[in-house]
Amino acid sequence: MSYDTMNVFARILRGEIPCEKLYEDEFALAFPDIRPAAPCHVLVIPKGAYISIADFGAKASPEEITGFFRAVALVAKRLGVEESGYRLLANAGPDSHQEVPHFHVHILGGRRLGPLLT
Ligand code: DGP
Repeated sequence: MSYDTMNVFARILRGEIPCEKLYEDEFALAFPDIRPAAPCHVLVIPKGAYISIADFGAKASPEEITGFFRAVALVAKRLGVEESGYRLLANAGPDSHQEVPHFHVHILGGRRLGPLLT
């Protein structure tokens, strides 16, 4: 499967679709999920074109990987959920219902979450 350059997050990165930028650096962009599943529901996406965590892990440079996950932790801290706690979620492939084929991490928090998402 090749990367679909017309996926919605690629279009957000190109500025073709608006988003509320909560954080941006050379490695990552963070914005609220359009369908929030928790009081705090933010997506963090890498700047590079990666379909999934497998693609990201296989193709991204160590600098990109480190920079991305540093950004995820920093965003969570800035959202104010570090103390109360939060969940990171990354869907990969059809069984997970990954909707957007650009690797992304959901930050979910702001309420007591259930033990597992189903
Ligand atoms: P996933 O199932 O992990 O691929 O989740 C994709 C998420 O992306 C889903 O929760 C809804 C969100 N989403 C889809 N389109 C847009 C959009 O145009 N803007 C924003 N902010 N979020 C979107």
